[in-house]
Amino acid sequence: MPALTLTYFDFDGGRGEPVLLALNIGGVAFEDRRIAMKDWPVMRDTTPFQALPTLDVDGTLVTQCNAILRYAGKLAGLYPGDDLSALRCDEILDAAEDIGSRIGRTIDLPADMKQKAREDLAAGPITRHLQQLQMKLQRSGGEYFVDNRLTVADLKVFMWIRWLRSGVLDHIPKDIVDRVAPQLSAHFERVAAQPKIAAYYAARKKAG
Ligand SMILES: N[C@@H](CCC(=O)N[C@@H](CS)C(=O)NCC(=O)O)C(=O)O
Repeated sequence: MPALTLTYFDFDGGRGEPVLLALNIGGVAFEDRRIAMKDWPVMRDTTPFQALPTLDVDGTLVTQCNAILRYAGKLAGLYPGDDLSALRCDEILDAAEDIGSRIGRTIDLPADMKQKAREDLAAGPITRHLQQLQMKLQRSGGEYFVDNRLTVADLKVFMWIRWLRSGVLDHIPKDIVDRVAPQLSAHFERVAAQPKIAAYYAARKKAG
């Protein structure tokens, strides 16, 4: 097994989180390196694309959350071996990433622009994305996105749904998922109930 160091911020959620979950579920040994936001401005320029997560694999530093997640998924047994299933998994990873990127672009907007941008997103693209993801879930049997088992696609969607439901996003109603895509809320609960995921968050909570 390669020596792995995953570097990400010290908050829960975000693009590093599905990777952390995958490695934990798979029992893959890795160094979990967390960066405090106060240290980020100094660190930013030391990263290849001025962003996290990064993964060091035996001395090779790689970036891009979905690429890292696929790799972690392979190590953890959470990425399909079959080409078509892998394609379907990749589709979900990128579709879920689109939701996060759209919201991410509003974070630094001035207050009035942020409100308008987020209300527009909630009424349009986010609703549509959630409905389309729900349809994908239905078509794959309703429980998991690919192959009727947990894959990194489920972890990726789980992470963004957790964010949307958390209530931390001003001007995006925290019940939007329950209202427009209730099967994604059920999927969220299903994934959250996985023993290793529940244990991961319990340990994070205990650590404060
Ligand atoms: N395309 C990159 C985007 C990474 C990204 O935007 N990461 C955010 C955290 S989730 C970040 O590092 N933000 C800090 C900044 O932009 O200064 C990926 O897929 O990993």
